[in-house]
Amino acid sequence: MVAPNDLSAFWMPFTANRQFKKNPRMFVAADGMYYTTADGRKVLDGTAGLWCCNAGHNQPRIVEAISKQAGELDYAPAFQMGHPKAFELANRLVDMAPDGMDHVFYTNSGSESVETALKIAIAYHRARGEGTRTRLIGRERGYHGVNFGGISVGGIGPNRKTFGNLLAGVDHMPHTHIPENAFTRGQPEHGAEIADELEKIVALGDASNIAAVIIEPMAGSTGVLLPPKGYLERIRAITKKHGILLIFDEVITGFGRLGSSFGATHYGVTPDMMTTAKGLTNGVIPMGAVLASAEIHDAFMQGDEGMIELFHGYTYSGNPIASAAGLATLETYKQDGLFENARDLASYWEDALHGLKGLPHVIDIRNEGLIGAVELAPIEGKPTKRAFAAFLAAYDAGILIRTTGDIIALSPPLIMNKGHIDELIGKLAEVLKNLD
Ligand code: PXG
Repeated sequence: MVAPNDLSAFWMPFTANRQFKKNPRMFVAADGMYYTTADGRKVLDGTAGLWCCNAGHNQPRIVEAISKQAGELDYAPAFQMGHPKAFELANRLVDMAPDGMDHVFYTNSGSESVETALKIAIAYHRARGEGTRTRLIGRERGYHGVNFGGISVGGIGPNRKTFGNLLAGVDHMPHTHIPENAFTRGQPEHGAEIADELEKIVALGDASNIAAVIIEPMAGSTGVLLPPKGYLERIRAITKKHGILLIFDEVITGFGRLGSSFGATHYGVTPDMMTTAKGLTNGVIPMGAVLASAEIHDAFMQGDEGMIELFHGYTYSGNPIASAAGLATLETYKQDGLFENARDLASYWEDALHGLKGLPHVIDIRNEGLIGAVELAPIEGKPTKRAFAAFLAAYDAGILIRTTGDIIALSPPLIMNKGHIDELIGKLAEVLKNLD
């Protein structure tokens, strides 16, 4: 019999399990901008959980909506049956998405949204009689979740080191993170021409073989890598010219993170599909969604009306409690003006972050909307160790930050105010001053 408080059974995701279990960090409650630890300390949430709790914690509208829904309709079959809230949420999503994003396919996570979008892209070309278009193009340092399609189009070395060759028929564009742009405030000036590498990939692989390009409008997970000015526009023009679908992975950039509904609306570039999750339900209940253009959707709506048009779906696609959480979350964003708050705070946030310039080991600072990154010089021969030490010291100091490689990433809830920014950045400055 394992004791209930034994930590060994739970194999934790993306965690140094042995290290954690020797010295666990446990949250037991959360409200607004703060977590409470098992030893009763308050920790300011500098990361909105994992980039998902955009409306802060314990949001009353969301709490009420999911409690009510659980007692009313807990589950409804997702295939060949419906329930009203899934339709209502799809309509709300289409309303807030850029023009042209007209249909919604539900998933349970960002990873599933990515697999879904890649499958739709391939099936779309087949439905139109262009079945040779099967190749997928991603980007170095892209993160598209952890399933096989996503790690194949993603550009993260350890996935290949750990899992081997992955999907065949995938190419990668270069990332956009170049030294000339260090310490840029907001969108960098240099690097739009990196998009032209896509032309080279198309020239070699031939457009008739290529289904889709997938990129994050702003790459979050691998360290906040911003699109240079003009880059996304060029990628859009090249994909359009060659009949290649463009998928924006908006799992992080969706739902106000950049001060606008989506990265697409923030940057003014509309893709053919968008993958979302995280902020869709404020992270409270797992849910993801793929938004697709009418052109894509309509290509499937042909032939015998009694036939299933897309051979894809999940047991929990459009789950009632997740749908209720999504509706309450979108209502909260709107009623409480949270995207506007993110936009209004962005310049104060930028100034506070860039105030860290000159502190020990800081080699770059980047920001956009309510996202920030502070890149540290690695300890020689021990990459990731310095940033992880900062993470531990920050937790002790009462702030939650994220680290990826030697980059500190910040993405606080959009309910934050200037006082929270001062607390977060002030404490982070102290941590950095005392870092080896
Ligand atoms: N696409 C993007 C762009 C993401 O950022 C996923 C897909 C996968 O989502 P799921 O829901 O399957 O995890 C993500 C997830 C971090 C961090 O600290 C980032 C993510 C997840 C966990 C931690 O950077 N991004």
